[in-house]
Amino acid sequence: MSKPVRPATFEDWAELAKAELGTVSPETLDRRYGEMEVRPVYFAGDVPGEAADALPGQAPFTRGIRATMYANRPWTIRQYAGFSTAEESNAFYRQALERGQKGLSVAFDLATHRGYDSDHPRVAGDVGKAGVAIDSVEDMKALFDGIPLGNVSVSMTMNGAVLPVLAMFIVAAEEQGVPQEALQGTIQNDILKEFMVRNTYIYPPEPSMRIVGDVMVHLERHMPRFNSISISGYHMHEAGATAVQELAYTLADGIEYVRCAMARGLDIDRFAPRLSFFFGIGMNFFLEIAKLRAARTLWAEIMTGLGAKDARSLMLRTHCQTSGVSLTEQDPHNNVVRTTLEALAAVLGGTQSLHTNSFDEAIALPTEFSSRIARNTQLILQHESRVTDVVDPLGGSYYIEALTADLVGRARAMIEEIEAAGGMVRAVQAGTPKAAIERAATARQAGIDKGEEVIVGVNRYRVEDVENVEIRQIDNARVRARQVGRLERLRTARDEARCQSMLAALTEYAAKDEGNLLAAAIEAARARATLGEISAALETVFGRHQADAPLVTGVFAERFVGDAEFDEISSRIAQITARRGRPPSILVAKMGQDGHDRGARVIGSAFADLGFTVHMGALFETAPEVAAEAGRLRVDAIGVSSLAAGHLTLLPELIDALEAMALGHVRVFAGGVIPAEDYAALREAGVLEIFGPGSNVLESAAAILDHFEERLPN
Ligand code: 2CP
Repeated sequence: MSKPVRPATFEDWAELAKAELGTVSPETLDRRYGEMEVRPVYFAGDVPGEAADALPGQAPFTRGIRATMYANRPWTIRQYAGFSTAEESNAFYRQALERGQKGLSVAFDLATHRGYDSDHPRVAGDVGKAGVAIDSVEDMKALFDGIPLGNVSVSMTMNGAVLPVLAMFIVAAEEQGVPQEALQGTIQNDILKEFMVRNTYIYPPEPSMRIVGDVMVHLERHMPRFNSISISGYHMHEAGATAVQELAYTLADGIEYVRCAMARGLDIDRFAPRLSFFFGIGMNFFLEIAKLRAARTLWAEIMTGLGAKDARSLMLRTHCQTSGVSLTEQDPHNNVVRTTLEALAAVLGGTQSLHTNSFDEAIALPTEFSSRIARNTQLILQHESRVTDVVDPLGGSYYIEALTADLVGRARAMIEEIEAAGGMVRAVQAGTPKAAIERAATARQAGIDKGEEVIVGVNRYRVEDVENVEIRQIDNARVRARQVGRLERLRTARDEARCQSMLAALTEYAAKDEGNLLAAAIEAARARATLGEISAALETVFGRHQADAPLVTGVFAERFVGDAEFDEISSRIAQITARRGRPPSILVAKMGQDGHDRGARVIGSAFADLGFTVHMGALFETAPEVAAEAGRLRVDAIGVSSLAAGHLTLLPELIDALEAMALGHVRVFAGGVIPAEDYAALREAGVLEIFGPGSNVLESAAAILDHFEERLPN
């Protein structure tokens, strides 16, 4: 066949494809990505007209926010890190900066996130574990000791406890001789997604939005080089959102923050250039590249609609992080490859700043070695791969342009729907985005369990006896003891009357809805009020938020209709039910301040579909509270999900509490990020089965049922 003189079309291709495929139709090669369908090939006709004249550095910035992009300055290598004490994290940061990292990004421990000092009884298992423990200005000073805060930009992932953390950072810098005007960096300050997926909120949505607004106002007035918010899709991505959902919910959150700042009387073109974004980058290579291009395109459109005039207000500047969920516990060195591909997608998508995960993160906290490889992944991309030489090198690719346009269209429609229903604050309160993300996550898990989505080393090409990798262990009791001692010294040394009067002022501002809460928190931090005290001064007025979201049901079962393994487990459950007169029941519990509940909720949903009676425990409970709940609900078993390294403290505590309450018959299972070397200790404590990341839901259910059947009367 001679080459057609007109541009090739899909129909031309379909003819050739049919000849290759024989009786199989070319449509069988179509693929579904969430709401989207992609074909196996794209043509010039699929590229929207506007792509031809798009310029990088010009609105709507589809091709990148700068004309020169990485050809002039590469993205910022900004690795998120923090663990144990401020001193240990400080040493880690200094070494990272010496070895090529460009900006800092602080991970706080969960106690800090939730507004508790390290000596609070609710946080015994959390101090210093998934981040650094910060209780006071003294800790913050130690964290940045020897790091010039006027030159190094610092990102702080903080939302619930944003007021005390930002206040302490400002005071620590001030005492280092750096005025707040000179500080550069980013505060996450994105509370809406906390209610949807991340769960490190403290107060209910309304006062939380007031805090977001106060931070934006203070930063606009006093910290012109600081990004006042990092509007985050990352956690939605990690919770299982589709690309369209991640885009739509994140940008719709952005609209709310813009409205919130405008309602405070801020001029859009003064604060908008300091809004920033944060996206997750997973393994669907081209989709992730297109997602960043689509995000920029849509944001420029949205901001124009909201009245922005300055081109800088229309620019979506973003940080990206490779996907933690895509990492596997099995055969963990494969994760280096995954992270490299994801990092490349973020770069080809035009990110401003990037975190690459360490290969051991599905197992434990990164070690020095794994952190070095993660950082070097970016250094190799910047210095060896030549991907920085050309701006938007995939611009004009038929597929990338078509995918970008498709994402723009779908996310725009979803945003319009949210806006028509009253905006994102209302949607979050109604729980609709959370439920939609959970449906997507559960469907994806079903696809993995069925083997439709292949994960190398997990559901295909498994290798047994891979040698264990070295892991970082935190001596949590030692960190806590140290923090408790420091808190005692701080409280003895400070001017108590001054401190208490600053805390009282904070409570009054909160109650009367006046003043700026960040300004008041800075005064309290100067007077050496602790993070827990500042948070409590506000909690007195605002209260603490308790989430209560129903589980999605039916999604898992729908994907397994006619599946023999699913049916066999369902029938085993039916038999147990018939013999005992009630179904096996399980309380799915999270303990401590670990709010990562995606896995727990997917398991809960799937187990309910299989026929278990499932109770989802409240988040943030102590071990005795979980035991008491198990007693009240009269469950047969507790499934504990642990993702924040508190398992060695909290699981034995739970089993002791059950014994003490005469509930020793309740079986305890565990799942989540638990290093294999901790399995023996947990088994010894009485945990019957441990399910690591990547566990197959049906296999896990079967293993749990074995334990039920063992104890059934004949
Ligand atoms: C950049 N610049 C340039 C060019 N590129 N100048 C000339 N030519 C270029 N090609 C300038 C910029 O204008 C800016 O100066 C400076 O260089 C720094 O560049 P940037 O692009 O603003 O990069 P950045 O300082 O690294 O800021 C990136 C972001 C920021 C995205 C805007 O918000 C950020 O760093 N975010 C990080 C968020 C983060 O780390 N989050 C951690 C999440 P000016 O500033 O003077 O304009 S932790 C996640 C975990 C999972 C969690 O949340 O739980």
